[in-house]
Amino acid sequence: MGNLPTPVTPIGEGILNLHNWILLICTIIFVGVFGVMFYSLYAHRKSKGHKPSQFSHSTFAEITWTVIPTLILIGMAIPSTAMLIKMEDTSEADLTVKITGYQWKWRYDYLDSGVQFYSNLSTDRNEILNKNEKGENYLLEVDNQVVLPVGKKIRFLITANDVIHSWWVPQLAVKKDAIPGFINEVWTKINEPGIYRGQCTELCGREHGFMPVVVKAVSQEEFDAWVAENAPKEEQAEETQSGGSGGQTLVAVNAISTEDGADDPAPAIR
Ligand SMILES: [Cu+2]
Repeated sequence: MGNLPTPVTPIGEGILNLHNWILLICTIIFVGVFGVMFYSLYAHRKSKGHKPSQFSHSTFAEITWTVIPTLILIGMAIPSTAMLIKMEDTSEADLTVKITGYQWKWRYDYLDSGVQFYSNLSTDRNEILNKNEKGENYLLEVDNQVVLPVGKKIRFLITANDVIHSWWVPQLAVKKDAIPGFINEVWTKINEPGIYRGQCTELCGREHGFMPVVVKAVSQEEFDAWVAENAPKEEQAEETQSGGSGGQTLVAVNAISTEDGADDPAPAIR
């Protein structure tokens, strides 16, 4: 509807539906209230000889204008709360991806398979400096995309390593602050394969506008092949276990109950 992005997750569709219904209710109330008001102002104007009534209290009016809005609010609160509860339910996820915000890039750790990488802006500097024509996905393209399988419940653990960032992909209806020392949880289940783009949405410094998110949703088979290609090999995995540079990330996540969980190695890629 309108220029809102088309949602590609059940939660996204639910939110859009809810938005449309509540907007409709608000519009009806707006037109109703202002319609009556302007009609009254015009039709009962003083120049036609109308006299204002002088009553100062009406129990009937008081009850009516309390009960009706209360019912409308309850009617809106029930589906909204149900949706919020659904959004918060990260249980029984098929896979977990830890997302860490950095000034100014994202890091992704696939906790089930050990795949890990940084994702940097890949837009040509000359486009930013207006020396070249700007491309189609200007400032919304990265070197390493977040590859995710469709039809699976994916849990994100979101944190940051320096300042507050926020991970946002409009079509997935996922928008969650990445806060140093905290792990925020959110989930998604993508209906259809495709490329979905988003941005950091918490002002985080000079290059806040230069740390986009690009999600590539693929079939389970393609995802498995991608994992097989990018997962650390046997020896590397062992090294990771014994505390290699990548290992700290996993250890930090395993120990979130006692540590601040934002214990990542310093960003090496830029
Ligand atoms: Cu940021």
